[in-house]
Amino acid sequence: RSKQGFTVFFTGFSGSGKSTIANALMVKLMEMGGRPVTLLDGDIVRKNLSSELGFSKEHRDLNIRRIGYVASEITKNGGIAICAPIAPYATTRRAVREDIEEFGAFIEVHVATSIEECEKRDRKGLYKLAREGKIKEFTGISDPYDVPANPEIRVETENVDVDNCAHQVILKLEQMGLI
Ligand code: GGZ
Repeated sequence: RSKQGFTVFFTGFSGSGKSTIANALMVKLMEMGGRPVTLLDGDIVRKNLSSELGFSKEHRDLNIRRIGYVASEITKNGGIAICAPIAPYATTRRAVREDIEEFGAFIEVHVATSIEECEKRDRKGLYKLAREGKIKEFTGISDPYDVPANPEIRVETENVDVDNCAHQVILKLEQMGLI
């Protein structure tokens, strides 16, 4: 009998490394074969599923609930969903966890790269715009981020490279008997 489906849910600041780690994880899981792997990355979801939404609490929550719904369907059907939004609100992450745990495992990965480091990198120039007030409600600068209290894993990209972070997630999945 094939194993149950599961969702790996990354959360962290813009520029923390969520997408890069999620992509590396996807490649590793695909190489192992077996179950289909679906990546629901922040910007791709925003473009295709949530294009009308902004960044108010209501809109962020709607965005995360949509991601959670798609991930729960994938999990229900025995697949692997990898999600990588900021998901700043603990209550919303909790709600998504509860939806998904009806069908399979939920692995929350806190990408704990500090706001100072994300702002210093500023790969897309968004932190500068946020500081100038040209982007409002920017997570970590002018909008809240609830630090996950009990994530299944915590990784960071200040001292650890992306491949190592993805490997830590793989080890956790093995430990949990999911792969
Ligand atoms: C946070 C913002 C904002 C504001 C635009 N706050 O580095 P990015 O560019 O590609 O990742 C960020 C992305 C966040 O979208 P999510 O869907 O992941 O957010 S949430 O989970 O809260 O719904 C950033 C960009 O969109 N971006 N404005 N105000 N990030």
